[in-house]
Amino acid sequence: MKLYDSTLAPNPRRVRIFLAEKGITVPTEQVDIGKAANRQPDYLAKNPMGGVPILELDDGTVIAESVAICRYFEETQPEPPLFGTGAKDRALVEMWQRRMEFEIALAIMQVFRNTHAFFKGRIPQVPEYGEVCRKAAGSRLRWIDGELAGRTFVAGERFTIADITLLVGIDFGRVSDIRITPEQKNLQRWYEQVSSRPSAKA
Ligand SMILES: N[C@@H](CCC(=O)N[C@@H](CS)C(=O)NCC(=O)O)C(=O)O
Repeated sequence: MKLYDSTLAPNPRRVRIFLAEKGITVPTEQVDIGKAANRQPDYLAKNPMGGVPILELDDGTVIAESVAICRYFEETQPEPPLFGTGAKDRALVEMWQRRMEFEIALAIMQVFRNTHAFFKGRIPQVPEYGEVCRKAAGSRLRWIDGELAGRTFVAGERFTIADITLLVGIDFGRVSDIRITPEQKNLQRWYEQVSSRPSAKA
């Protein structure tokens, strides 16, 4: 088994944090996305979408998509559960995971993709769209700040993959000057709590 990783990028960090929470170690290979190694034929043969991370199993199966990789490890090592337990809890964790990914982390990543020099010449950039996403990210951080007034973690009283996705999204926002604002006290409290977990160093 091998995890194709990049310490420069947010999605691979989601998997590293997930593995750290589970106490799982996996052989890894760094993919130099700065030099577009993930866009070369040998990598594209494994993942035609070109994204990192990917997990290659011993039988040659390649699993792409951070959440799919995390689900694989949730199944192979259920403890501690990071996708919830029981029908209702699992559905709620899925709901919050998807919201953190599609409503917040993706908005933050789109600001980077559409406005940062890293992607200049790599992908068609639309800076105006990046600014629309910046506004959306700001308003969604206000929204999640309100949600966190009533509970410890994003999906309830237990740390889950939804917290990992939000943490990684917020940390990545710094590159684009997207930050928790001083009045977002619930979000700040949550951020300090999840950032102090040993897994957050991954
Ligand atoms: N939906 C995929 C996204 C994968 C992705 O876009 N990864 C980024 C790093 S966070 C990447 O490979 N960027 C370099 C590139 O697109 O060339 C996932 O969740 O793993």
